Order: sequence, then structure tokens, then C-alpha cells
Amino acid sequence: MADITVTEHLLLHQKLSPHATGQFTGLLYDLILSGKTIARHTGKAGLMDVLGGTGEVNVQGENVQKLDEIANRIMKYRMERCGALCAMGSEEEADIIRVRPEFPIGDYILIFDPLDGSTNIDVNIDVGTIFSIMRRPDGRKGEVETEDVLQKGSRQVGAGYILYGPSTMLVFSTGNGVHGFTLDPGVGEFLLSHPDMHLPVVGHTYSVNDGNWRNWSPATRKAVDWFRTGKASDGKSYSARYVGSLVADFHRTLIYGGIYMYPADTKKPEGKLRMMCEAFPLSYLAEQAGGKASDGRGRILDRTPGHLHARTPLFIGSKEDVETVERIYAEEGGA
Ligand code: P6P
Repeated sequence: MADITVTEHLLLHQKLSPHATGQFTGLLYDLILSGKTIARHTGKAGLMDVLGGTGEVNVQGENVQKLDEIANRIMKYRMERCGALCAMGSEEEADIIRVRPEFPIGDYILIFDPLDGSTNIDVNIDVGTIFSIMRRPDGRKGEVETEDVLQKGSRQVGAGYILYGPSTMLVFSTGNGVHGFTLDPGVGEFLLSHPDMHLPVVGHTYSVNDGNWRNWSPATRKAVDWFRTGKASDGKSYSARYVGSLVADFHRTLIYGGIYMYPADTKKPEGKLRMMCEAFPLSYLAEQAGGKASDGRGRILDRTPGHLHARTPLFIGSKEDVETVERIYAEEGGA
């Protein structure tokens, strides 16, 4: 495959992608630069004293890992200067971040999880940056308000993630399919390695934290049990895989198929995963790749967040597997 860079790919597809405007290209360029900078830190985490937490607790009530803080700072600094944004939302920040007037203000809003899976940092397991892009609501001028950001999932115009794993990968969509790029550290460029990614219709992996069994409803137990004992439409049974880093578990599902599940439970009645910076972007990618994403009752992208850090149950992956969960919940009268 010829060395196709992200910029070249966007220009090639610009006429096709409804939202790949010049401003959007600039947004992606700075997202890529942020990813390369974060990769530099995650790549040498074991060598510096960035391991371990800072002792602080973030808005989610989670211990802030030093790399979390570094990644959040890199994203805020770089993206505020990209010229395409009017506001941002970070999993690490309680409120929206308005782009200051000393920087060029754009029409897009970026929501991101700077370093998802951070609990895995100290054991050298994949972590990732997840991002969601939407436009400022038409006609809204002046200072961006929080309600401008609380948009229905289907209003995203782009989404993706950067996976810091054995190789650093960028996977994103602007509404014209899902495309994967691998960082060539030798030249410092993300090169097209996975053009037009499709989530397999049939998969043989289910991914869920079985340790939550005691807190699940009978309907959720029935849904998870189905994958333990059931067979896919091709007659093959399922294997269990759970990394505990959403980006890694999703990336495997995107390539191999199957289903990733984070159900609600008695301790997390709204679910654990964040609607805006985790469920929305990955659901956008799953649908663009021919898969499905549900909260167990209906389409994730039909949801509108009530607040910036709203959470949701998430069932995402091969269409037939997500529909199996929805069918069981419907038969059981709900989650
Ligand atoms: P649990 C990491 O904190 C995260 O948000 C996702 O990356 C991951 O999939 C999930 O939480 C793991 O949660 O409860 O299984 O440890």
C-alpha cells in the first residue's frame, strides 16, 4: 500500500466526507499532533516518574494518574490553538472549556477523554485518547453555553481514537467510513494501514467485566449468559476477552467482531462509561463501520446527554450480537 498520510487521505475524501472542510482538516492535524506528543509520554512511562497517581481526584471521583494529567494538558493546550474550535469538554474537567478570545475561534466543539484506561498505565497495557466532534448549533452566536454542547449523539460530525499500544494507531471517521492509520515513528507520520474498516457481521468474542455479576439485574445476567453458552449465527461459540481499556476492547471488536458490554448495575445504575466522550464517539465509529451500539433498549446515538458527564450502559459491536442483547432485555421487560 502506498504511503498515504492522513492529510492526503482527507484531501482525497474531502469531496466525499460531508464535514471534511479545511477547518476540519486543521482540527484533525492538531489532534494528530496531540496524539504523537502523548505517545511520546506513554512510550516512556516506565522510565520516568510519571507512573502512579498525583494523589488528586478528578470530577469522576477517580484518582488522577500523572499521564492522565499530562495528556489532558497537551490536548487542552494544542486544541485551543487549532483555530477550528469554539469550545471543548474533557473527561478530566468539570465544566466546558471555552476557547479564549486571544485564539482563533472556529465552529466545532471537541469532546475528549485524554487518556482512557489510565488504570492500566502502571502495568503497561494499552491506553487511548477518544474524541468526538460536533458543530456549534446553527444560529448560536456569542459565548458557548453548556447546553450548546449537550447535543444528541447523531449530531456528531466526526469521531475517533488514538490507541497507544504495540503500535500507535489513529482510527477515525468523518461520516464517510472508518479509516485506520498507524504511526511510523521513523518519519513521525500516521500512514493509512486499515482503509475502510468494517465491523464483522458475525464475531466470536464477548467482552464484559464478569466481576460485576453480583450487581447485575436478572435480565443482564441472562444477556451475558447467552454469550457464555450461545453460538453465533455461523454456529461457532464465543470466547471471553476483557482488557479493561475501552479503546483496546473496542479496537479488537472493530477488527474481529463480537460485542463489548458495560451494563448498568446496582452500584452504577446509569452505567459506568461516559456518554459524550466514550459511548458517542465509539458508537459513531461502530455504525460507520456497519456495526451497532445500544444502551440495551435503543440506539446510543439517539440519546441526548442531560449533563456533560452523563453516563450510559453500552453494548457495542456486531449487529447480530447487539440485537441479541436488545431482544433479551425486551423479553425480560428491561435491564
Ligand atoms: P472496570 C477505564 O477506567 C474505563 O473507563 C474504560 O477504559 C474501561 O473499559 C472501563 O473503565 C473498565 O471498567 O469497571 O471493568 O474496571
